[in-house]
Amino acid sequence: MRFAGLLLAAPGALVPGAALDYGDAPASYAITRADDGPRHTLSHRGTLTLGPSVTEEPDGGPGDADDGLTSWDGATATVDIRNGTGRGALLAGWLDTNRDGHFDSSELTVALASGGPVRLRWDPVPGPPTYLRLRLYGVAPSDIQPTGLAAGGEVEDHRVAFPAARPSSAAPVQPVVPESSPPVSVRPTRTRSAAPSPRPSASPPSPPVVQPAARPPGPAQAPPGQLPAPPLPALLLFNGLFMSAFATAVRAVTRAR
Ligand SMILES: [Ca+2]
Ligand SMILES: [Ca+2]
Ligand SMILES: [Ca+2]
Repeated sequence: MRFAGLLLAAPGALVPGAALDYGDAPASYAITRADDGPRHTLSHRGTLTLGPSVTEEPDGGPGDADDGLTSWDGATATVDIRNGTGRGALLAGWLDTNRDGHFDSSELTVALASGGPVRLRWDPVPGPPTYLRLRLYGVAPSDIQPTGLAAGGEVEDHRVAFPAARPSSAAPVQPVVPESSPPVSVRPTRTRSAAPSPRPSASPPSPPVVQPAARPPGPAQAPPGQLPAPPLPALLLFNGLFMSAFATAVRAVTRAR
C-alpha cells in the first residue's frame, strides 16, 4: 500500500549507526535486523512516539517497553499518539486475524495521526490471542510494510486477546412442529357418561360353541351285521349258568349209568 505524498517530508534521519527501535513479537513475524524486521530511527525521539516513550534496542527481541496501546476491545485499538513535530504522521496497524504467524497486507489498517488518541478497527475475529503491530511514521513511506527501516517514529508489537463470547440467554424451548403437519385440534374431554350408543343391528349373539368333551372308553361297537358283544357281567353270568347246567347234566348222566 502506497501513501507517497500523503505526508509532509521530514528531514532524512536514516543516519548510519543511528539508534534504532525494534519490535518484539515472536520470530515468525520478523523482528530482527537479519530478518529485515521493522526498525525506526530515533531521530524524532521525544517528538513522535507511540505513548509517552520509545526505547532503543540493539536488535529485535523481548524486552521492548510498549506503551502506545491504551485500549483494545477485540476489534478496535485505541493508540496514544504523541506528535510534537508540527506535521502530520501516519499510524499503521497489522492484526494477525488469520493467526498464521505473519502480518499480511489484508490485515493492515491505517489512519492519519496528528496527535492524541487514534483508533484502528478490524472485523472481530474471536478466538485465541494474536499479535498486533503498530508503526508510526514521521516520513511518508513509499510502501507501508510490517518490516523494513523507517525514519523516525516507533514500532510496537502487542499480544492481544479477545473477550469470551457471552452465553446467549436461555430462550424457552418451543416444540418443533413440522410445517407440513395438519393443525391439531383438541376436543374437550367429556366427563359425563356418554349417550347410549345405538345397538348394533347385527344378528343376535350366537350360542356358545360347546366343545366335545373327551368320552371315557366304552365297549367297542360291533361292526354292522354282528350282534353286539354282551357286557362283561352278563357274559360271566352266562358262562356261570352254562357251566352249572353242564355240571348238572354230567352228574345226571353219571347217575344214570
Ligand atoms: Ca512507545
Ligand atoms: Ca496473518
Ligand atoms: Ca519498539
